Amino acid sequence: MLGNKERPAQPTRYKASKEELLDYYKQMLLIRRFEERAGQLYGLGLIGGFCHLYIGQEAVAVGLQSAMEVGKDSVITGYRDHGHMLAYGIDPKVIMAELTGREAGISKGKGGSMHMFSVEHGFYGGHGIVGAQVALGTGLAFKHQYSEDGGVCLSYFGDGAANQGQVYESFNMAELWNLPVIYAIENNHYAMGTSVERSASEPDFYKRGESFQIPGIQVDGMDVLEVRGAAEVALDWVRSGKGPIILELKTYRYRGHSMSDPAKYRTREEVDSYRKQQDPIDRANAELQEMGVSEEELKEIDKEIKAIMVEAAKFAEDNPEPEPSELYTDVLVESY
Ligand SMILES: Cc1ncc(C[n+]2csc(CCOP(=O)(O)OP(=O)(O)O)c2C)c(N)n1
Ligand SMILES: [Mg+2]
Repeated sequence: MLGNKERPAQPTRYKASKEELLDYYKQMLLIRRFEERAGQLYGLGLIGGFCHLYIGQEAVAVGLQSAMEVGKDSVITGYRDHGHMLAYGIDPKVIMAELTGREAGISKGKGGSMHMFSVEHGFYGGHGIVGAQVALGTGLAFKHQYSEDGGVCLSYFGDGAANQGQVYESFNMAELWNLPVIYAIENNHYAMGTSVERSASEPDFYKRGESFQIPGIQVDGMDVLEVRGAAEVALDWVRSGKGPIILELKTYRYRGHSMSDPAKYRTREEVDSYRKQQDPIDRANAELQEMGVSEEELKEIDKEIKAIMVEAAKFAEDNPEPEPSELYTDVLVESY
């Protein structure tokens, strides 16, 4: 238990202006339409290897990253990474080109869906090893502290990853060294086909830092303004030198674990109950209409975003594959 340690303030739902909410709405819709397009390109055989879609979880990346400073802070995540890159303002064209293994891709077409990087944006991947980003993110936080650059690392991981040993070694060091890191646990209720009920002895993931004195907050990850409100509290805590904090974002993925998963381990009713009653984009859409944004304006935004996706897909398809000589670049053959 946290004992006498100070606790973070209870977050409140972020009071966004119409312009801010409109911006979050556009970003969430951009992620949704990007992922739908990626799903189509996968179906056409244009994307090789694994492809994990973020559909349903958009409010998490947008709510958290809209509160961060690109270039100063850092972000690291697992293989379900397209949404986090888009939420950090990275061009959909170079992400789509990466998915399709093209020369103009953000990792020169050599990383694919799971291994994308942009040091320029402070985006450190894209990691296929479940839980690896927790230890690496803790290292990024150490870098922020050591170089006194004022940055914070946001390290995302899933409910499945939260059962990994290296997560707890990282928690221990982060609290001991007071590192500026937000551990964002995206609890989408499943790790591949295994539900939280079947795998987690403590299913309230926000409590997982208690034996390390790390406070945690549980958040409705299907509501972008709830997420943004929690981001404010977490950033305030970490930036003021109080060390790490855990956010558990309760969310849901609508599609299978990856494109090759028929998702037979859950019922259609369960998926529909999230899709129809809690969808983060529908919720923001309804709220914007209450704020006076017309349905026509919202439809127009969707049209514009769909056009961006058509352009991104065309850019990717028209771009060549990398030269075979690229196989010999970006390979570590000597010590640093
Ligand atoms: C160390 C390791 N063990 C197992 C796997 C296989 N694997 C890939 S994704 C995954 C499930 C992870 O689920 P979760 O952390 O909940 O993330 P989500 O896919 O739901 O975003 C597993 C077991 C892996 N990639 N790495
Ligand atoms: Mg999961």
